[in-house]
Amino acid sequence: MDYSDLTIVIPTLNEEESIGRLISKLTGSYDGIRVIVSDDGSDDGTERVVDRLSRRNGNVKFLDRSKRPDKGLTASAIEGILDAKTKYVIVMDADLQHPPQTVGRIKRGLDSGNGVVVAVRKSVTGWQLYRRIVSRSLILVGYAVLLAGRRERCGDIFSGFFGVDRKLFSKVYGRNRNRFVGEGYKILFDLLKCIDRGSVKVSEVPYAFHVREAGSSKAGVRQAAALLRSFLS
Ligand SMILES: Nc1nc2c(ncn2[C@@H]2O[C@H](COP(=O)(O)OP(=O)(O)OP(=O)(O)O)[C@@H](O)[C@H]2O)c(=O)[nH]1
Ligand SMILES: [Mg+2]
Repeated sequence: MDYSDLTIVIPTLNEEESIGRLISKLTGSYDGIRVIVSDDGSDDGTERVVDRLSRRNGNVKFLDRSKRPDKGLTASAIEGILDAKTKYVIVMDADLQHPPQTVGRIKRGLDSGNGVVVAVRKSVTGWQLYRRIVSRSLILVGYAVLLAGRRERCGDIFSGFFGVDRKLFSKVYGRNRNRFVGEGYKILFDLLKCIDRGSVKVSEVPYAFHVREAGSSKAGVRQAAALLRSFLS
């Protein structure tokens, strides 16, 4: 199968331990696939690793956001998506919590006419009880926001792993720029809350989510505050 109509956008902040492995798996498994690493000024070896791989494969690009005033995961994902030239884009994390083998199934969902294909966490292993409780509660609030606004929804509204038709994303984002919270972690939620229920085909692909294998988590209080802003905007 040919994957030259697909770009993987990977937001990064200090992911030297996993980014190389992830890119090699993607380029080795999916012929012609493009990769954009959207980096917010990592001070480890992330840039060096990606540069080495992009010298070998012209489809791999390092997007240097170190001088941007609008830092953040969502802001980085948006810049990567808008920079892409392909028909489809998939956003995924660098830390291998999002299995590269799920990319093929997301692509098939996009090929069959879905505007958005969400990779849905079917089992989450390794999370402490408090993180499960916080996560479940926030999901309930988010779901209520989408339900009340008659917006599009899916089985994992906070997934950081999803595919989208690039032109659809550009159109929705272009009309709702200030409803996307750049500092936040929930770009999919920001997208769904801008889409009227039933106006776009959304499908799901299940996968098993594990704790990160290497590097350290960047999720924290700032991102929780950003999520509250997402609920309100
Ligand atoms: N460009 C950019 N990337 C970020 C930023 N914060 C996190 N990331 C990347 O976004 C992805 C998700 O971040 P994680 O720290 O893994 O967040 P998480 O998966 O919710 O937390 P863990 O389960 O503990 O890993 C990773 O690829 C990070 O490197 C940011 O401010 N800017
Ligand atoms: Mg992670």
